[in-house]
Amino acid sequence: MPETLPVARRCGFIALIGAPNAGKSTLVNALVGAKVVIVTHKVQTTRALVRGIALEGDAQLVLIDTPGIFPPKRRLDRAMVSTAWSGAADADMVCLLIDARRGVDEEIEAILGKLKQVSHSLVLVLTKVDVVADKPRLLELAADLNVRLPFEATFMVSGATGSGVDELRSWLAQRVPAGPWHYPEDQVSDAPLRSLAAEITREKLTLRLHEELPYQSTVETTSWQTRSDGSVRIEQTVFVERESQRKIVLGKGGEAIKAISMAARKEIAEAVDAKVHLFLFVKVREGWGNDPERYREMGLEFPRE
Ligand SMILES: Nc1nc2c(ncn2[C@@H]2O[C@H](COP(=O)(O)OP(=O)(O)OP(=O)(O)O)[C@@H](O)[C@H]2O)c(=O)[nH]1
Ligand SMILES: [Mg+2]
Repeated sequence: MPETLPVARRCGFIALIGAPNAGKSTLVNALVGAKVVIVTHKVQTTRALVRGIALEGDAQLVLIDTPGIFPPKRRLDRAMVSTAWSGAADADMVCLLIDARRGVDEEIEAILGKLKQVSHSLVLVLTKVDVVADKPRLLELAADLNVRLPFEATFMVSGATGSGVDELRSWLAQRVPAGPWHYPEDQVSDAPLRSLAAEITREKLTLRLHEELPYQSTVETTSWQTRSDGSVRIEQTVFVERESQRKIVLGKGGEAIKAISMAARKEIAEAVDAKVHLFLFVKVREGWGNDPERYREMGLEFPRE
């Protein structure tokens, strides 16, 4: 008899999909128990797939955060939406997140219609329940959606307060298939630190300039050096489309970029657990949204059309 029996480990890939702003990234962070993906109040914050990793007993849950699904217009939109669907197709289970305040509208109808064609283990997650006072409406919404699609279970959660999150995590842990873990047990995300750092800066940029500077900017980490004193020197480039946008990012007397840089540096330092020197450069790159190189940096397929 062997002295120790092999541990019955389980591991599975679970995609979180839904309309933009449904609360996918917030829920990934809540399930993981650490901030692994960025969150803003703006739609289309997430652009590429990021995997957050949670442990629950013998189970490793690989939670795939995806961009919101909506009718795409621009090339970048198309790349984001198609990557979201590919994230769903590759997963063992798919959680469909619906903002409980919003309910089902045309955009959600379209997602439901397409989900019907993807054969999958489906879970319904109504989000932001902390801001829904009308509880009977939640039950009605859940019942209505369960008539349309064969969900294996329905959860009502708040990524903000944590309500319902533990229940969802334990349920998922029981459902993922038996098998070895895909990642080391202390790993919480598959994103390299340099892309997490770029995302953090993009989050701060969006939070600060959301009104003046919608959408057409991207951030890349261009240099990362660990110094002999253990501190990290990071250079990043913010790409914008026009000179007028560059001025907005810089702000009067460099005020905006300074504030963005300070907020980003603080959070990046926490993420890398070291002192960070952050240098931000703002470049005008007209049509970066049509430049394959930018998509490669974002981890997105470049749509040819
Ligand atoms: N009150 C409340 N707000 C929430 C909750 N979850 C997310 N939010 C807020 O909703 C907004 C969008 O959250 P995200 O997690 O970025 O949503 P997302 O689905 O990842 O959005 P995209 O990446 O743009 O598709 C943010 O302002 C969040 O703070 C929740 O449970 N309760
Ligand atoms: Mg997101």
